[in-house]
Amino acid sequence: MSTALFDLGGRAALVTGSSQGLGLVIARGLAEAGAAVVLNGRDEAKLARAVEGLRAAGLAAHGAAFDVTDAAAVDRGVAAAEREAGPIDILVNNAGAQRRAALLEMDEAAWRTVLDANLTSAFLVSRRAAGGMIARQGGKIINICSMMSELGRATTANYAAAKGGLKMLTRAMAVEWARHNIQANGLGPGYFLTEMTRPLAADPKFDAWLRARTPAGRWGRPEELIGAAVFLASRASDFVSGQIIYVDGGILAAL
Ligand code: GCO
Repeated sequence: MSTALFDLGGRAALVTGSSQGLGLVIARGLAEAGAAVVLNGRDEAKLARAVEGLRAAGLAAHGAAFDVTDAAAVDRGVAAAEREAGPIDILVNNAGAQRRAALLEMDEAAWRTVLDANLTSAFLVSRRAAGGMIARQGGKIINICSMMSELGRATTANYAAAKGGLKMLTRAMAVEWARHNIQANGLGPGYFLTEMTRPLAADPKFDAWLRARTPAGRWGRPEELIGAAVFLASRASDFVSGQIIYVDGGILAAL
């Protein structure tokens, strides 16, 4: 078996929400596998710093600052990304937000913000990027799902609804776009130390619970997502579609 199956040379990848956190780690991994990556975020200064960091490591990186929840901004943003890096072959819908609250105390803004950031964004960006993929009869879409694509946890009803919806949107994309040789799959992280989970990790009770709930007994290391991301972005997964690969230390296998 040749490692060429996992070579992303000559491909362009857009990763939404990638000026920090898991998105930036995944983008770096795709770039190290040969892709030209386009980072995305709303904060232009933070985005520029992230692009510079990848370029300093000798990687092909560009930036496209746009709001993934605004259809007009997405249209302009994907056009800008394609001007920078060429047609988008690989789209990673990673952008998201978390607004934890008990369901009865959750305000409408917290609901709508989380659904827009995690789910509607994937619809808007995929619909825009799919046009070029269909024209070229090929593409890879990777939707960043979650443990909450399968399980609920108190105070994350909005996030679970969004990530559960993202799992099913992934399958819908897989079904509708397979005839255009587009494979759409999900990548579901367990618990990794990021800005989003920092408040949880800082809580000794949650940290102890998470370590006991995870068969591997620890938090994930962000770079542990790269292998599955490169697989789903590469020719190695050309007959894989509608699947969600969970990188979770065994959480979903355990009662
Ligand atoms: C939470 C966390 C989780 C993680 C991740 C797990 O509040 O439980 O934010 O949602 O971020 O999505 O897969």
